[in-house]
Amino acid sequence: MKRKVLSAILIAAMTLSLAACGSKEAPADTAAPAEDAAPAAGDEEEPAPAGDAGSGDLITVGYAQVGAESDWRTANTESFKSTFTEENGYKLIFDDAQQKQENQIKAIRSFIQQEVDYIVVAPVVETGWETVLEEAKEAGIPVILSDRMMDVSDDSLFEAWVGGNFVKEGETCGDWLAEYLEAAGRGEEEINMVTIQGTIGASAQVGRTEGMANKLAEHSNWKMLEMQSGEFTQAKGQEVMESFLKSYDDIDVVICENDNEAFGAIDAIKAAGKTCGPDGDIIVVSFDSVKAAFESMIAGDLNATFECNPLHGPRVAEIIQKLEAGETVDKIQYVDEAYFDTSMDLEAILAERAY
Ligand code: GYE
Repeated sequence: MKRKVLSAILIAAMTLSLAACGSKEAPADTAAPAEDAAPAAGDEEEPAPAGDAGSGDLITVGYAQVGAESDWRTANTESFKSTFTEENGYKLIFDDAQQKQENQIKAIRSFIQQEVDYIVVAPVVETGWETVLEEAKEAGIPVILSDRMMDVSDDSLFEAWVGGNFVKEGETCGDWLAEYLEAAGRGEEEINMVTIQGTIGASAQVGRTEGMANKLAEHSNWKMLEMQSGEFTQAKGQEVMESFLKSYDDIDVVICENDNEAFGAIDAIKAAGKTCGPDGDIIVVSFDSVKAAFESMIAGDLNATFECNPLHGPRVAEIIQKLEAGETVDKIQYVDEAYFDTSMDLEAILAERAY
């Protein structure tokens, strides 16, 4: 691909389009609180056209996606597909790795072979990426990480990362639980917990488990009975909860590392003849805050959900536009996130949700 020539044309095109559009949106790390930021990032902001779609000079972006394991993931895929359109000046090559790192590595190699302009990766797990990123670097193709992080010794192997602060999400969950139990007069009670973890080794799992562990250390009356992976899916979440319920008859709290696992866990709790939610036997909390989680809270099944914003398409497009213009980009860009529980006006919030 004639990258140099293309870049020159694009810089010229972008200068014009940026001048016409005025200043761009704030970077992700300065975004407004999540309730406002989510629709603004995904729905209302029109990314400036990057390439000259009319003449066929599109920026080719290969996106190595994790899979289709959750509602969050579906929203994330949709965000990329609706952002990286020909109309906006891009050609998107989308690959679904079905939650397997080996498939993502194959996809990245195929993007290199196809001489794409940018490679975007939402890595399934954090480790094991050095070799393939070296290959991308040798081919001169910039790599942008989105959603989950990679653990690499040389951070020049990627240009930037944008995603949620998973440790903070876990800590927010622990703080919420402490306040909730206190308000229920259970602050000093022995509390038995189980965790349905995400895909082991994925940053969303690593961070949320770590954040919650930090809070466990602050409460000597909290006991983590067991942690097992539900692989971020509803089916596996249900299976893991069934086995927890067989092993322990005194579970007070279930922490699900995503909403879909919670939907499975709730089915398992009900099938075992127990109840959950604010008026039930077992407190259920989860992460992501997808629309179905609001429905579950409104139905009285789920207690709280800690937000993780999936609408990274426009954020990655902004990074690409800056790189095309020769500007520097912030290496690490956290998105602001909120939480939601049954004390809130959930119907009103749900009506405004973008995912
Ligand atoms: O929580 C989960 C998805 O990496 C933040 O991946 C993402 C997680 C999200 O499968 O639903």
